[in-house]
Amino acid sequence: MPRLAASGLATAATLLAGVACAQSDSPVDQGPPNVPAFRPAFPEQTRAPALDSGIELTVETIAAPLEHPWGIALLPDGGYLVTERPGRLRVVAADGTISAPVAGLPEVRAEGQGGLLDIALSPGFAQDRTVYWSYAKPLGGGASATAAARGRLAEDGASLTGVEDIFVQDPPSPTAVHYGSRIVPDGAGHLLVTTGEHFTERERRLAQDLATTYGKIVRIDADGTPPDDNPFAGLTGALPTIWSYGHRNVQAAALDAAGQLWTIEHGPQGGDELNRIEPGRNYGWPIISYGQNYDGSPVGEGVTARDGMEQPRYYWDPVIAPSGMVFYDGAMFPEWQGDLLVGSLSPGALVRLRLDGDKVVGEERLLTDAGRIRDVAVAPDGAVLVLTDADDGALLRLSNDAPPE
Ligand SMILES: [Ca+2]
Repeated sequence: MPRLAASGLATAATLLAGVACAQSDSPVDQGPPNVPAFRPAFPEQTRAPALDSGIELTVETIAAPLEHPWGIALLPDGGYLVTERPGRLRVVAADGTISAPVAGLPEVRAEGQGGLLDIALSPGFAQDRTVYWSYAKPLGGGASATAAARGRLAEDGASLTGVEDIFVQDPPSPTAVHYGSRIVPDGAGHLLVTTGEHFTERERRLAQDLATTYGKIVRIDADGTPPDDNPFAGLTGALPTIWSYGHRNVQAAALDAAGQLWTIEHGPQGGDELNRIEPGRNYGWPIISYGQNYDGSPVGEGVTARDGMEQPRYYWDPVIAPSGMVFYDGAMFPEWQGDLLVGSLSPGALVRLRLDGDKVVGEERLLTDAGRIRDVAVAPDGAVLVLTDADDGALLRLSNDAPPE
């Protein structure tokens, strides 16, 4: 894509391309970084040039109110499964009708950032009616941990049966924050589950400990069994479910068109990260970070890079508080093909990242007036679906339809 300021020729090309592809060399207006001393490891690792689709999105409410909706899955009949963090799963019909809570869910710890979190359909859902979800599992004495479970959704959508846990993070945590968690079927029979490290100085260190699933991405079979080809399978002192480690609080995960897993994790004050996940790799938390602690003190030794630790493909400072993402593959917005759409809780937006291979080459902030965006999906017609995180949250549809009269 041409740059406005690159040369006279590029300027002419940009004019020919029209406003739909406008781009400048300046990043999105986002205020100063919290840690101005940090420098990106490579160009455009942060503050990529701002993009402007020139699209006036039409925003319609499909369903509301939903109490702190967290995860969405699209049903084959045109409806949706939506989790509400306090512990309810709803079936939203194609016409927006919200069901009574689906019966049969396990108890959740709905406190802090905990509760019922993500939801995903089995790739064979049309036949097996199996759904997977992640949640904060109460484990006694006020402790809890990130868990993933599965069950069969009744044909009428009213209940789940055969409910069983397939993953429970260990050890139980007294700290009801930083659970992650997204759950992504990889299309090859496995599930990828993202977690968090429960925030405290004591617990965050466990992100580097291969004997726990704090601050990890785990990969399991549909029944919870660790696959034999996981990177630490058979290694003494390491858990065989671990796929990658050194993560903080991963609340966004998606596969690209090639089936490659990408995740986004919350940084501290500065340092939200987009990572391309390779098995067995160390993503650095809390040893390296592009952010600082909330009190302004450095994270660890205050360094952004170390040998043997992966660099984020992109980072934000100040943060966007990322939750939920999808690679756009719909027909409605052809110019967004392959772009990453990310929910921002704060300042609140739908963030579009243009990628070129494994590099981010542009960023746009859309839907900046709808509050906290918790999850993102693409509808069969190419419209974008988002969940807004509020006491009276909603499922919204973003389209290029003519606005309703
Ligand atoms: Ca990292």
